[in-house]
Amino acid sequence: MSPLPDTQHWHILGAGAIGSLWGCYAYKAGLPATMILRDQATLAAYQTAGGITARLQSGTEVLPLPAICPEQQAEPIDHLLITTKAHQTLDAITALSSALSANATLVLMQNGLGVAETLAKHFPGAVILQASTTEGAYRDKAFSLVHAGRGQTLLGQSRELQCTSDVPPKSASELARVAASLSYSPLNVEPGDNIDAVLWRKLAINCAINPLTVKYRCRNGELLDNPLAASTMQAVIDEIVEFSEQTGRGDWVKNLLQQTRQVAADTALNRSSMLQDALAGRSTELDFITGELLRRAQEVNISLPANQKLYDQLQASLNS
Ligand code: KPL
Repeated sequence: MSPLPDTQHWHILGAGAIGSLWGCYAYKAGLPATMILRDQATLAAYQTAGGITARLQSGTEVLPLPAICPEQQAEPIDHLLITTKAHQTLDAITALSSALSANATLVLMQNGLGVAETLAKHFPGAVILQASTTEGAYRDKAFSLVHAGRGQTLLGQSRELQCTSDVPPKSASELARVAASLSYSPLNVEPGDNIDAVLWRKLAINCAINPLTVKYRCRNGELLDNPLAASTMQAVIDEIVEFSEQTGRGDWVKNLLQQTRQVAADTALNRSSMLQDALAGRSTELDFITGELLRRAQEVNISLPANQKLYDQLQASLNS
């Protein structure tokens, strides 16, 4: 039997596509959710726009979701959905830290790995959960969202992180309640029993697509038609599979090459999030994708030369 959804007031940190998507459907469902915008100037621009213009499956409408900026937060935040880019998370959440309850529930829904461990150190009483979504959404301009395709969203508590934490783990029914409280129709968040596997696989796919799209300045699907890109993709994946097998994660990366190629084909016309950041001159998630993979391999004395080379090439080109 699925649990009765508890109504929780979620604050959403990160008004990019995914944060806006969750905010818009919460608003449409009449459920309490508040967007946290970067600063007063962003909030003023948002108020001038009248809210988020949302192209949803039901049509286009302007949705005036409640929004604040960190300086305005008076009430304690008990439930925070974090959809910022990985490399922006610590600064964004630090700006809020005086408003965060000591035992707040934090749900990270973003690309990359490594942020959960950092948050666990900075907020030792917080319950840290992680989610992975394949909902297709993008922003076509500021405060304007397109929900482009339906996907699946899984939420869970990392066992790897739990081993180093003093916070008692959530029971399966508590996790199901959190998932239900974030399931704003038609978004459906399911509790996943092995979120580490889901996030690892997602990291592997991002390692094999995102940096290559920056190297070749191409859309995801073009990687499949470029023999040099395709052979680097294969080398990157072979190393990740071997590393995974050597560290007990072999089952998490079954058919990884095939699945990566499928993701590149399914998102053929997309510019990866890393390419979009690189083209716009913004900092990228490289350190939380390939960088985090390399860090984890280094901890157990495994070298990943193809991933290292790609990382070094990108570091050099992004910083030049
Ligand atoms: O997650 C993605 C991203 O761009 O970050 C992929 C799966 C590569 C889709 O573009």
